[in-house]
Amino acid sequence: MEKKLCVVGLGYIGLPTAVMFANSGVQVHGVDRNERVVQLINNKQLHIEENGLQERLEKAVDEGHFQASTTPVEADVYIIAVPSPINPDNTANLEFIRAATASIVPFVKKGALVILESTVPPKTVENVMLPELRKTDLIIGEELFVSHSPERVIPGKIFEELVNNDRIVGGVNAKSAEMTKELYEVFVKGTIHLTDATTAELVKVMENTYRDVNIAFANELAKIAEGIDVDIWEAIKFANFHPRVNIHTPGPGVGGHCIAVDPWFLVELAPEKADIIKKARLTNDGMPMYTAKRAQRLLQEYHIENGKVAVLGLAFKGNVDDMRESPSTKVIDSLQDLGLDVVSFDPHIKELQHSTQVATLEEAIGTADLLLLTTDHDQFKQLNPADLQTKQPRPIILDTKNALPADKWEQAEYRFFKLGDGKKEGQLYK
Ligand code: SAJ
Repeated sequence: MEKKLCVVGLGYIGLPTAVMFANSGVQVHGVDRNERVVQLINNKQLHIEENGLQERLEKAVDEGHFQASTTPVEADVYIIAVPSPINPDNTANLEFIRAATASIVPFVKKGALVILESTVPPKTVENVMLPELRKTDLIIGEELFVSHSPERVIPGKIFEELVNNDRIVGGVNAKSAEMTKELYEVFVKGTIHLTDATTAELVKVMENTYRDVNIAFANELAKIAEGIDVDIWEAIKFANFHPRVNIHTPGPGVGGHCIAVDPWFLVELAPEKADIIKKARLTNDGMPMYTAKRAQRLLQEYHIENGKVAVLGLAFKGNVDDMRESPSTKVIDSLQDLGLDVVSFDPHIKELQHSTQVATLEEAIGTADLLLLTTDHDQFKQLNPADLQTKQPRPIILDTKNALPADKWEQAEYRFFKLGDGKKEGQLYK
């Protein structure tokens, strides 16, 4: 393709997307305001972890299809993939979107296409981007084309999903949507569905909100199950054998920069209507303290005073290195609020980024009375409990993700519990 593409924001979405276009033969210029990130990328080094990204970046740079800098350049197409977080009061912070749009204005020329990939509250293209883009003096929809093409990929499987997932593309007019479709068709094998920008914005936020509400339902069921001596994981498995039931899984909370954030966009948009959505968000936000209290109760049941908890996993989910909005850090805060001593370990978070973090699993486990698994990394699933050196002769373990084989840990003399089980002291898993 002859077109030149400029991708603004080289994070978890922008970088893989830029590299994917470059690997498909498009000339790509990446922009990030962080100089260190730009330098690393130009040296073919990564600042984030994603399966397949390293070799794809090397190919993109070596073939001369991709380079990065801290400022935008003139291009035919711009993709904006910057964060859209929430403020402490749960309102949307669209300053990065506005600033990224403003940054390209001096470079945008007649006929260009500007695509927003970041997840945003409905009407952001209209109310935040278009006012900036009108400063180009180009007529929107005739001389300058604008669309929303929200990413839908899941960290850990980004490259697979970039290619195979369907895409929803919403244009400010039909031509903008068509032009966007034509661009992504370079590598997307899924169907690209066209609509208007506001519908695309709402659809993306709805998808993540659906998941949040479903997880909140699972968390509520887990609490109910604990009171009636039922293993919720088994109950959900059975319920999901029904052809029209798909209950998600409970856990210590919902993390990441999407599912824990996006539902608030709908609450802000319609506070008096978004009832279930808000309740679900609050239910999931309550899970770290619920988890910490369960750990505290277990220590009390075994008469362990001033117990120390080893939190296993700091990333917001298994097999990723991303700590953004991680439930684990909130579980740690809650444990500390309850007066418990905490160490933590994560094989994917290489640099020490948390005050409780230690560098090795041995260090974390060797000093703890209770092991609290918060992230289902493969490294934890594969542990052999018989090999671990522990402080207590029969340590307690609380698995919040149903990630570990209970029988194996019980055979190794662990007191094994799961979030959402109704298990009592001395009882073994069936
Ligand atoms: N979680 C549960 N129970 C579940 C599923 C997830 O407790 O049944 C927790 C995870 O442990 C994690 C959080 O929810 O803390 C979010 O993880 P996730 O794997 O559900 O989602 P993300 O944030 O990695 O990616 C989501 C995806 N959205 C949907 O599946 C609808 C992805 O497709 C989006 O592209 C991404 O958000 C995004 O960027 O918006």
